Order: sequence, then structure tokens, then C-alpha cells
Amino acid sequence: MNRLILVSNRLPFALEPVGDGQWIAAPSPGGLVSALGPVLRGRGGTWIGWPGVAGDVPGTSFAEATRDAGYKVVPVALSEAERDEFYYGYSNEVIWPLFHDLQSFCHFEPAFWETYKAVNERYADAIARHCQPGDFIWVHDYHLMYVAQALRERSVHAALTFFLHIPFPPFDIFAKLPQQQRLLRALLQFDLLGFQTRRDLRNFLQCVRRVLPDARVFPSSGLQHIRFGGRAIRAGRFPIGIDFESFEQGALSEDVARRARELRAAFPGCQLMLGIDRLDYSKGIPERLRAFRVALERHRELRGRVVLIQNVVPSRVEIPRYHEFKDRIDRLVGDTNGRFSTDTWLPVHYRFRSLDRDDLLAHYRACEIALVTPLKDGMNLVAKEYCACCVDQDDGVLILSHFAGAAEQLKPGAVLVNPYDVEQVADAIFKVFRMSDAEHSVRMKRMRRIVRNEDVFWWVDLFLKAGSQLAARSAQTAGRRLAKQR
Ligand code: GDG
Repeated sequence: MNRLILVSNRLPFALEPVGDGQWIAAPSPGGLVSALGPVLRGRGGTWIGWPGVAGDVPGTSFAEATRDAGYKVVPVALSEAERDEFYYGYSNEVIWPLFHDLQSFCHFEPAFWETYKAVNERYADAIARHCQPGDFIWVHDYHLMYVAQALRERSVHAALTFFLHIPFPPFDIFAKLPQQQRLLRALLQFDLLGFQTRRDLRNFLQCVRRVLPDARVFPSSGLQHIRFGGRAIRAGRFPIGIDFESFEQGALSEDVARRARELRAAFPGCQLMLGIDRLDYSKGIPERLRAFRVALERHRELRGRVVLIQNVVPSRVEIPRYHEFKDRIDRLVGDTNGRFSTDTWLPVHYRFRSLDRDDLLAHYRACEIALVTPLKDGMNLVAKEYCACCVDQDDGVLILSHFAGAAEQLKPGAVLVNPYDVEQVADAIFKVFRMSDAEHSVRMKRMRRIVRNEDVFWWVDLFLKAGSQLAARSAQTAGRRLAKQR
């Protein structure tokens, strides 16, 4: 078993100031941490990333606060300017919109790319300092696509693997990126590249073929093979899952059951429909609100009988576009409520804040319908978490965007829609409102089976198995290299 070195933009610990210049490192729980924590502890390993505050990292308090993690935690410091140009700039104003097919939202500022490379080099330095031959190095997501190139320049020959959590765009969109060649060349310095869906993998291979004529792609039924610059690279589809068991058990707890009952009781005689999203233009929130408004216009039976609970978690509010986007949501909620509310019924219950975990689970458990309608999404974990929490006779139905990665796995049970087609979504809401309990149950059973079987532990295993052969091979090569030097 090779040691694991995990690298992500953010660490699973966030630094928080506690006054007098003191900091604490609070663990930030999540699916990735619960799946990878035990692996890191079991194999021995290191997690490298940014602790979430700009400026120098207070070394001693950080080391102390993460001592019980069971693995080594290595912080990478970013200055304010680096955070702005690397994180907000290149990562979230270039790559994020472009990879979600929203190229008109991109801010192609050349300086962003220079900082992106420089920060990726800083991560590479941290990896180079902490890795040893035979380590399994697993880099995560779109912030760190240049890391392998920087490591090769530092003569690190270990097996390098990468997983992209967001979609990979088709060639016509990717071709708009000024750094298209440099970025693809950098990605091909990894030995294994993982994507969420078949569509992302197909798009990536198409871009490799079109942008890099000196790369060769050899189609295969399992992992795809690419040859580039005398190296062999593998690429595959690894759809991320959730910790099903912990969501299901959480939803079954007494406290969550009570909160779910209270939520239902607050809306007597109404079916509850749920939207849960980070504030992001890729999540399709305005389109969803317009679809609900069309549903209320077209289908009078829905009035007074359905409520949309829309929760939005504040995110990236430092980027101006996110502000404008929030204003749009506020206006749409106001307009719908202004037009349709009565003395006893408000169609949209909107909150702009984060729910605590039990409250989140209670919302999943209480709502008969989930509306998960991103314009584009790598996977969308909310869709899977909702299924895991439908513990009451498999009651619950999922309206899901074709453009969420989750649609590839959940299509046997979800009601699939085009989020841009507000009339189609409106009709889907009406269809689901009238759907029988028996159909709810059949559909939900199918989805729960898939989400349970293909959970986050399955995903980690799948990826590590695909990468471990590469790691073994690279350890042998490193051994031979060392013997020659002696
Ligand atoms: C990226 C990709 C891919 C949401 N509201 C609350 C809350 N949440 C939690 C959910 C869920 C998470 O946030 C959101 O996950 P998503 O998958 O929807 O989206 P991204 O954050 O954009 O993640 C995405 C993912 O990576 C994994 O590969 O699926 O496509 O974009 O876990 O539960 N949690 C709490 N309160 C809330 O109000 N506590």
C-alpha cells in the first residue's frame, strides 16, 4: 500500500480567528473528508492545501490544531493578491464559467494565468518537499490543473493522478480559452485523469485530439489510453458518490424526524418542493423560479397546494457577478410571491444562509419533491443526498437537469428536464404533483439503490485501484533510477 498524498485547493480544516492574533483550525466536514480521512489514516498520508485565509499561516497553532487528524496536514499560504488572481480570478472567473459552458461570463485577464501558474508552482513545491518514491499523489480539481507540469519541472517522477470535480467542456467552448494548449499539455503531465461522466471524458479526449496534434488517443472499453511526449497517460470516468449510510442514518435520527414533522406541519395541505444550492449562476436558480412561476400561471390547481422552499448558501460574494445574480433571485422571489400569494399561502419560501446539517437533512426528509436543475454541474451531490434521505416509504421524487452529472446515473428514476426550457420544467412540476405514491416509490427505490451502491467509498476505491498500478510501476522506475545513480 502506497502512502497517499492528497492535494486540494482547500484543506479540510479552516482557520478561524479567535482574537488576540490567535487562530483555531476548525475541521470542515464533507463527503470527501469522510471518505478520504480513513484512507489517509490507514495508509499514512498527507493532505496539502490552502487553509482558507490570505496571508501567512500561523504555523504552531495550525500544527497543534490538526495534530489529531491522524494524518499530516500541510498548509500552503496565499497572499491576498494571489487569492484574488488565482482563486477568484483564473479559477472562478475563467475556468469555472468556461467549463460550465458560460463563456460570456469569463473574464480573460492575462495576469490571472500568470498567478495561477505561480500558485500551482507553490503547491508543487509543497508536494515535492513531502513526497517520496512510491507515493500515490492525488490532486483535486480545476484550481490545480498546472501542478503536474510544475512537478515534472522539479524532477518529480512519481505517479501523479488528478480528478476534475466540475464538467469538462466540448471543444467549441474549450477553444475559447487563451491558454488552451498550455493547459492541456500541463494536464497530460498527470498519469491518470479522472472525470465525473462519460460526456466529460469524451469532451476531454476530443479537445486533446483537436488542440494537440502530436498527442495520440487510443480508444478502449475501460480506461482510455493517450500517448503524448513519449509518455502513456490514462483517462477514465469515476462518478463521485456520497456517504449514503451517514445521510440515511442522519435522516432516521429522532431529532431530524421531529424537525421534518415540524416543517411539514408549517405548510398544511401543501406538497413541499425543495431547492438547495450554493449561490452560483451554474445552478439554474432564476430559471427554476421562472419555471415555478409558469407552473402557477398554467396550472391553477397548484395554487395554494404547492410551496417551493428555496435555500441558497452564500458563496463567492466577492465576485461582482455573484452580487448581480443574487439581486436577480431576490427580484424573482418577490415577483412570484407578489403575484400569487394569498392571506394563507406564500408560494416561495426563500432563505439566503447555510442550514445546519440536521436542518438540511430535515428539509430533504420533509419535502416530497426536489428540484435540482443546474444549467451544468459536474455531479450535484444534493440530488444524491436527497435520495439518501427519502427514508419514509421511499417517498419523494427528483426533478433533475439533463446537464447535471448525476443524470447519467440517476436517469432510471429521476424526471429529467432541460433547465433552460421553463415550460417543460413547469409541466414536470405539475406531472410530479399528480404522480401516484406508487410511482414515487418505484422511481425512488431505483435511485436509492444506485446511490447506496455507488457511494463515496466505492468512488475512492475505484480511483485508487485505477491509479495503484501506475504508482507501483513508477516506484519500480524510481528504484532503477536510484540504482543507476549509485
Ligand atoms: C463541486 C461540483 C460536484 C448545500 N446547502 C447547504 C449545504 N450544502 C451542501 C450539500 C452538498 C454541497 O453543499 C453542494 O455540493 P454540489 O455537488 O451540489 O456542488 P459544489 O459545491 O459546486 O461541488 C459538483 C462536487 O464538487 C463533488 O464532486 O458534485 O458538481 O461543482 O454536499 O449538502 N450544507 C449545509 N447547509 C446548507 O444550507 N450544511
